[in-house]
Amino acid sequence: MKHEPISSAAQPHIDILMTQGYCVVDNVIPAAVVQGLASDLGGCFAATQPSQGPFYGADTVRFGGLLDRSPLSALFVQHPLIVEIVEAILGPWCNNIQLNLTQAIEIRPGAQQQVPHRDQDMWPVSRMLPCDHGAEYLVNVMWPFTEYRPENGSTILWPGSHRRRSEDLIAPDQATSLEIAPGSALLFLGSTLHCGGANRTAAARRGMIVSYALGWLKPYEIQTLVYPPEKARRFTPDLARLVGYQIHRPNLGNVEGRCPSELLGGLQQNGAVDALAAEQIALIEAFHAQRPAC
Ligand SMILES: O=C(O)CCC(=O)C(=O)O
Ligand SMILES: [Fe+2]
Repeated sequence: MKHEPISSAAQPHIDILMTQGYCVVDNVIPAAVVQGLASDLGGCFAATQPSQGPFYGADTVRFGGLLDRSPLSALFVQHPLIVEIVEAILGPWCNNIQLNLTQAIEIRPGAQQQVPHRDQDMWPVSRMLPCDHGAEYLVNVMWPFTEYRPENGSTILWPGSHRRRSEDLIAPDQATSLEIAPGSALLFLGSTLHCGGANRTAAARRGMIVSYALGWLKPYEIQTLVYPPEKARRFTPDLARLVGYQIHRPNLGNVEGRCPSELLGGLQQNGAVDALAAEQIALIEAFHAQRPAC
């Protein structure tokens, strides 16, 4: 992946994120835009049945596909500073990042604390490698729609837990839970132990998680099914690439051997076309250089 010089706006957030496993980027989008998105999604919150199962938790409501549910969501998903921070962290481990999910979450009054977890554990490889192997797989961005406070279910985080990957659980007194206002964003690593908090107030906590993953992983929410070509055609080319209309070099995620972005254009040609990274091209050249041409 291309490594642009990191901007002075992004670097301090990257440093904090990598040191404590999370960071808050304050006032990064106007609160009125957050309000607009929350109001676009109001009908979906009302129409969606409460979640089932011991992970999602009763008394929560969740739904995805937010790029299709409000045009404002792209402003969050493609926020330049946030994407720069995410690319700095995931870039060393992939050719390109991808959108892993968009999910609106309501934690209703009376909801219990979610089970603490690391989001990257959905990919078994992260647990098969030694705990200190260093790769990051995912970065989460939590965008509050309502004020987040410890008493209304603000996300609970274990500072430094990204360096304690062998510990499935860490004592609750080592956790923190923050006050975050709409317009600010909470970023945390896929390796950071965290969970949704209990809501001990009379009002719902609402927000949205946008997460980004290494481009070669299976995304949590299958983006290209959620946004099939007839929907993705309305996206900008950058957004279409982010949701998966892009080959991950070398040749991963193709359609008929070609880049899936061709499904969004008018004319589709046939015949497989390599999409290789510099590393494979160098290996192929070295191979040919070592043997006589025939
Ligand atoms: O709602 C939250 O604060 C966190 C939710 C979460 O971590 C999850 O569902 O994976
Ligand atoms: Fe989570």
